[in-house]
Amino acid sequence: MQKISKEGLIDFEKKIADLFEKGEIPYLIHLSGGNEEKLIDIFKNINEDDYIFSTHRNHYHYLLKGGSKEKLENFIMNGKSMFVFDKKLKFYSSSIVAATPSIAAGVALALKRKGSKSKVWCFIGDGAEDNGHFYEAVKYVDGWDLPCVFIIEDNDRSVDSPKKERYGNSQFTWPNCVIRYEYIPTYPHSGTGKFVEIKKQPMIPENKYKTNNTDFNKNNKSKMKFKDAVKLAMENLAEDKQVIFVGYNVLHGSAYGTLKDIPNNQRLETPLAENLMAGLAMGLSLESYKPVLFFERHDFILNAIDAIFNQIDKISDISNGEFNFPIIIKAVVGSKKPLFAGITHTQDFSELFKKFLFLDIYEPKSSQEVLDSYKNALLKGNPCMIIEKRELYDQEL
Ligand SMILES: Cc1ncc(C[n+]2csc(CCOP(=O)(O)OP(=O)(O)O)c2C)c(N)n1
Repeated sequence: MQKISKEGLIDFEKKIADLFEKGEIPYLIHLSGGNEEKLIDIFKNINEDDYIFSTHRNHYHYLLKGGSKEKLENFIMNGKSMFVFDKKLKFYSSSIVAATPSIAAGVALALKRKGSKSKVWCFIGDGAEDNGHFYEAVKYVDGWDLPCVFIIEDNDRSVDSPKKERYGNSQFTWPNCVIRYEYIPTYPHSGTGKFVEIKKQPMIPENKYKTNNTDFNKNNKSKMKFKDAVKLAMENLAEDKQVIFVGYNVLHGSAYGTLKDIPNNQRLETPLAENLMAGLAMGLSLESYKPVLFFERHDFILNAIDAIFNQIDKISDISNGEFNFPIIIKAVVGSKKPLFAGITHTQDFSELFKKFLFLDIYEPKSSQEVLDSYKNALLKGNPCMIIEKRELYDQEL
């Protein structure tokens, strides 16, 4: 791995700070500074083959992983300071606070299953430590002894607020997979704001929202119970041994019985933590698994909305195609009969998803469409969502 010194790191950030203050960078940027020595020490333990998950403040991590200054500067000048991705260097970042720990856990799970020697290093700030999504991932990594280390870069600030003003006197402690170092930042959160005018116009990408409701027709060859078609579609998928069903109730409840004949090693029963589930699926997919992420009711997807909207759906665009999560999201809309489980167990968010997601959305209405949807989804190998209506399950269609 290319080595960069403390001075090299500081000089790089100084150059960017100067350009920013002169109004040459019309984008939000976050500069590091103050944490060079601790980071250099940590990176002595990091190997080329290891993954790095970084944050909005990723410049130092990227340079220390061996990323080139020119490439990084190019990212920054083009509005990607917070969005540095490099597949070759196994480098992933996120501008969404606490979005990466669950993905890191997923990659670590894949590495362990494969018997790989590589490790995952996931950097977060003390602000992200406040977030429940971090807890889910830490508990999982700790419980399954996964090759993943979380590093809290504690500058006692979330934007401008210190820990005490956020969580009082909490002395909460983490297990051994979490390490922490403290540093005093040398730059304010988003620069000094001293610049007089912005000299360049930012490039704002076009909003690419599209309606992508794939409609299969009409040659409804195989009439059978909708539920039997779903079960058959799952078995067809599982013939591909890279396919893995991820979620809770995939093993015991077997997704309303539709997975009951799938081998256990292709069913990953997860904690009851939807964002973590989605992160695990993302991480697994980065290591060539083909996850089917199961949500037994639409209502519960809301707990994973960050993972789906900001990561699975957008990351291919944000990372210029460096990363893609070819995940099939299997999402069931709860039925109101014969038992009504209440409003928060029977909501149908299909229209919302169609409006805001880029990924393909399938809404099969017959058995044939179920079979076609899943077959097509696996062949295409892109992220997609297949919405099953539970009220159709017992109908012959
Ligand atoms: C989910 C989410 N909420 C809020 C923000 C806005 N935001 C960006 S950085 C930041 C502070 C994060 O603090 P910390 O994790 O300690 O990182 P630091 O900037 O101190 O390195 C906030 C609130 C965000 N990007 N994502």
